[in-house]
Amino acid sequence: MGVAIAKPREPPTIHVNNNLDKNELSGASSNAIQIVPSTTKVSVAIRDLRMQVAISSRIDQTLQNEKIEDLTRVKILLLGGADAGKSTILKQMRILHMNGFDADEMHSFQKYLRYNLFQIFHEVAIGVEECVTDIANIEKNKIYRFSEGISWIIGIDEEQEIEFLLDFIKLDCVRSFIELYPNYSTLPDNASYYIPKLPALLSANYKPTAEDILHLRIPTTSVNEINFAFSNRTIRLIDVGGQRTYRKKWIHYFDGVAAVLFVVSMAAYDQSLDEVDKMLKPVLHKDIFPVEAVKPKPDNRLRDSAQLFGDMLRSKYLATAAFILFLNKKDLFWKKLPIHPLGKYVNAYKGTNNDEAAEFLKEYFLKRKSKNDKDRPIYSHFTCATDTENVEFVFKAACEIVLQKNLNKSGIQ
Ligand SMILES: Nc1nc2c(ncn2[C@@H]2O[C@H](COP(=O)(O)OP(=O)(O)OP(=O)(O)O)[C@@H](O)[C@H]2O)c(=O)[nH]1
Ligand SMILES: [Mg+2]
Repeated sequence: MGVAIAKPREPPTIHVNNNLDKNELSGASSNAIQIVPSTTKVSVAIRDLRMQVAISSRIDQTLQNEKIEDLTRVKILLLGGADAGKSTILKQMRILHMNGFDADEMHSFQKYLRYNLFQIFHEVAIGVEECVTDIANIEKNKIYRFSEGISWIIGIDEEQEIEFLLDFIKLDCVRSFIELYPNYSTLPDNASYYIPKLPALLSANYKPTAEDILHLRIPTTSVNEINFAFSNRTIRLIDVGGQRTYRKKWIHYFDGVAAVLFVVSMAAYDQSLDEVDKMLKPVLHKDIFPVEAVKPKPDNRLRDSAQLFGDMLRSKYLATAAFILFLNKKDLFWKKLPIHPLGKYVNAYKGTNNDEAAEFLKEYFLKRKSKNDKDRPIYSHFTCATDTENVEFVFKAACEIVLQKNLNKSGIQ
């Protein structure tokens, strides 16, 4: 951990009279004085014992402060597969505890918003080609332009971007597709939020709301960390990238973890991993994943996530961490179930209603505990990460458990 040490002051520069005898100067008690012959300026490095003592005590104080801060700081890791909702929870903490986002961030969110819309329309265009049989000739080219990829948007200006987006949403085949297949499994999860708001989102001077920002999809490629005050403590919340390629970085954050918030997308039961993910070789870091986990990874997102959950539970580095399972995207899960029955994707499911389906998913994860771990408590919540009130409530409940566990560990009851 880096220690912030105040930079010692520059040694004072003094001017001496050129006529002074060199030996007179060198004898000057504890001050070492260098004479620069060609100038009248002499640089003096004072190796004052008092100064050394002051610096040393300042370092001690800094270390002491950090120690005290570490005792009150609680490290929480957000783990889980890609697209589960980890960064959305981090954003919620910024809204709830850190005054939200600054002007620069808001500006970049606007750009991401348009990019997200293009990503949604790319998937809509593919869906149209797969499902709509009678696309009018005049619309075919426009669909093809979006379905083949969206790299062509690089270099076009903002006005053109808006024009393309508004033009696309007016196509008859697009409108019928959205009406008939609002939950098409390859559509990004934020499609149902953004599509109905599209004209407003693209209008001049539109300022994204907190909710718009919470629905943005910006995959995490590095690590986000925030520190905020919570219940007389400082929470250090760390959010990592969930795609397979980024999981090998997780281990760097496993030291001293008080709790893992493992986030799962309940809506992922009918989704397969991204193409880009599928092409990557499974990450088989032996320190994170026990040797027996070296087996082909599943393509279904829910199965991948459950396997990952089991791997994390078995990680020796997280053996003392509290585990809290956030079964997230409950809103999308309820919407999807009637259209895509869970039993079609998970053979073992025989239930008949939403509650049974949710409980089944919870058990599906909890049974990943190994036999040695059977007494280890795992707390779970059904969550909707885009709902600020819901996150505030479950995060508080989760933290109460973690903080209590921490107090018990340190002997304070
Ligand atoms: N409707 C709905 N959307 C959600 C919910 N949670 C997250 N999302 C959306 O799901 C998408 C992915 O969320 P992220 O928070 O970026 O997911 P992540 O786990 O950080 O993903 P990686 O960074 O790739 O690991 C975003 O568009 C979010 O707005 C939820 O509970 N309900
Ligand atoms: Mg993320």
